[in-house]
Amino acid sequence: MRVRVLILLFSLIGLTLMNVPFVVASPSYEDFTSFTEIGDTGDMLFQNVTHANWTYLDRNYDTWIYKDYGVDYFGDFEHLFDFEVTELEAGDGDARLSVYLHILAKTNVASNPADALILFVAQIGSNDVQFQLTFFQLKGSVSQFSSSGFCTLDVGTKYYAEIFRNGTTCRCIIYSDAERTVVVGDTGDQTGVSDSYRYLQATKGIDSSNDPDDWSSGYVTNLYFIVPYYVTFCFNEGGLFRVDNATVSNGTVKPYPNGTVVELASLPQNSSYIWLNFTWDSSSALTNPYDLVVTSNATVWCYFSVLEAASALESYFLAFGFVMFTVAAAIFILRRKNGGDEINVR
Ligand SMILES: [Ca+2]
Ligand SMILES: [Ca+2]
Repeated sequence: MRVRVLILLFSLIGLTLMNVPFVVASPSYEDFTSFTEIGDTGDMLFQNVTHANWTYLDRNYDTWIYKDYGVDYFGDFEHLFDFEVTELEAGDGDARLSVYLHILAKTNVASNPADALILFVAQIGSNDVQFQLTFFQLKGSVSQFSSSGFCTLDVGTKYYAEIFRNGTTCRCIIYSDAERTVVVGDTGDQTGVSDSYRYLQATKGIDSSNDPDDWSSGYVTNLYFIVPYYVTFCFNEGGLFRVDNATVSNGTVKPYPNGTVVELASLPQNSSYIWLNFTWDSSSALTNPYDLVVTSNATVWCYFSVLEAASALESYFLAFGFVMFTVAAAIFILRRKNGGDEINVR
């Protein structure tokens, strides 16, 4: 028994020293084994829970993985994922699309699907050690925007991507660090997006007969959806308030990623109000501005109250009365004291 315990103990110490993780994958990442492969007769694509790999993927090879999330699943969204192009053979001097990294689409088809938001790796001439990224959106088959070659990156280096959409605005940012603080590529805000998407395609071949000998290898990993929560902003008659420094109309609904801090502030002329935040429970605050941390769908009411104004007025009169009482008492005491002296003088 003691021997078994010792073996177990030494095994655990050994695994710890070898830095072997006991938890293999975070359940919050999208599971690439739940994606479906299309047309991978050359076995150039393979996945595990967190990684979608492509290896020696010829650029004319018509294969990809996809997942059907349901009609209009991707409206406003924020996606994080890491990726690396581990090897690249660009061949001749022309600059061609090499591999798709991330596609949101209404239809699950090869090449560029109509109605899609697309991020792809592009060759830079015959350069085999660097590549570029292009981010573009198709409405039907017409490009609404295209950030062609918005950044130049290195083969053999891991990068950290963020893609998000808010209303008609879309943006892709590439970072060089896992904390996503050092920006190495940024499309800036791109506008004109109006579709919601159903399919997510990743690690996808190009379906083109040009340069069939050009190939690449790499992976996409740690795909993470930041789920937006929807906050409804309401107020009663008699006042207006601001959300993140912009005046909102009654009933405004806005999506926010989990943990977003929203600043609520009453307009200066409406100083008597109360915030009520209805989720599963309720809370209120009277501070201005009021920071709301979004952690679920919520309705925030700003009540402008006549009673609140009366209470403020009552407080004022109470304070004024207290001061007057104190002054009167001080005068009375002084007069009593001075009065005694006066009597002695007389
Ligand atoms: Ca495969
Ligand atoms: Ca080429």
